Amino acid sequence: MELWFTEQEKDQVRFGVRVDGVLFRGKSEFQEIEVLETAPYGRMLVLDGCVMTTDVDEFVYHECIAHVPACLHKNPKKALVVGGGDGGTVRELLKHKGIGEIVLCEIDGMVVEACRKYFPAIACGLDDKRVKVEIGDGVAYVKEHEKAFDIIIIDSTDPIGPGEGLFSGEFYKSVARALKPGGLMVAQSEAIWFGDDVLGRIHRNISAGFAHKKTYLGAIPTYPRGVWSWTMASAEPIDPKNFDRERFGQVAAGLKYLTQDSMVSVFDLPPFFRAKFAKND
Ligand code: SPD
Repeated sequence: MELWFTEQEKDQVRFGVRVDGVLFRGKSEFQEIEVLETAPYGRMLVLDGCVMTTDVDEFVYHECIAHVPACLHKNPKKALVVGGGDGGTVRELLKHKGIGEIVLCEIDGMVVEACRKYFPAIACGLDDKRVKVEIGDGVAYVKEHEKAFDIIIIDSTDPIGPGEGLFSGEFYKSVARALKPGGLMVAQSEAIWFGDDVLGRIHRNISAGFAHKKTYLGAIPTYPRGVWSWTMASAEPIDPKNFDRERFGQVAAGLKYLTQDSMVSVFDLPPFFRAKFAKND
C-alpha cells in the first residue's frame, strides 16, 4: 500500500506527496520530527506535520533569507540565526567572507542532529569555525544581547508550537535592541495566502519593533500555496536597490535562485498583498 504525507494547512486545504521511505521519526521535548524520502522533492524535514525543508527546493528559502540581508547591510560582520536548525541559512551566510561570526540559536537539539545526519548538504556549514551552535531558547538568547549583531535572521517554524514566541511584538522589540546601529532583521513571514489574521498580526508585530520594514517573496513548491514571504526590518529606511552589487557578485556564481535583477524584483509585491499588509512600507 502507498504511504502518503499530507500537510493539513486549513480544514479544506492540504498538500500531499507520496512517501517512499521514513528515514527518521522522533519526538523531542518540543515537537515531532520526521525525515521522509520522496521522489519529487528528495528528503523532506517535517516538524509537527509541516514541511520545513526539502532537498529539491531548500535553496530558494535559504538564499532569500540569507543573501538579501547580507547584501543590503552596509558591512555585516556578525550574524545571529534564530531557529534554522537544519543549517541552510548558516551555509548561505558563510559564503560571505566578510561575516566573521555566525551564532545559530536553535531550541531543538534533535533537529540539528537529525539534519547533520540526513541532510549533510544543508547542514554542512554547522562545523565551520566561524559558526557557534547554541541549543536554547531564541527568545531568551535575544533578550540577553544588546547591540550585538549586524544581522538577525528569524528562521522559525510556523506561528504555532515552539515557534510561536518568535512572532510576538515583544520579541521583535528585543531583536531591535540586539541589533547594532544600521542592523537588519529578516523574519520568515509565512505564505502570502496564509490568512489575513495571521499575516496581519505578523506585520503589526514587526512594526511594533521597527520603524521600517519591507517584505519580499519567493516561489517554494513545498510550502503552503507556493509563494513564501520574508520581512526585513530596520530602524532606518530600507531601499532594495541599494544592495551591494559587488558583494552579491562574489557569491552569485554559487546561487540557484537569486540574480542581480531578482535581488530587487523579489520586493515587488502584488497590490492585493501590499494593500493589506505593506501599505506604508
Ligand atoms: N511552513 C513552513 C515554514 C518553514 C519556515 N522555516 C523553514 C526552516 C528552513 N531552514
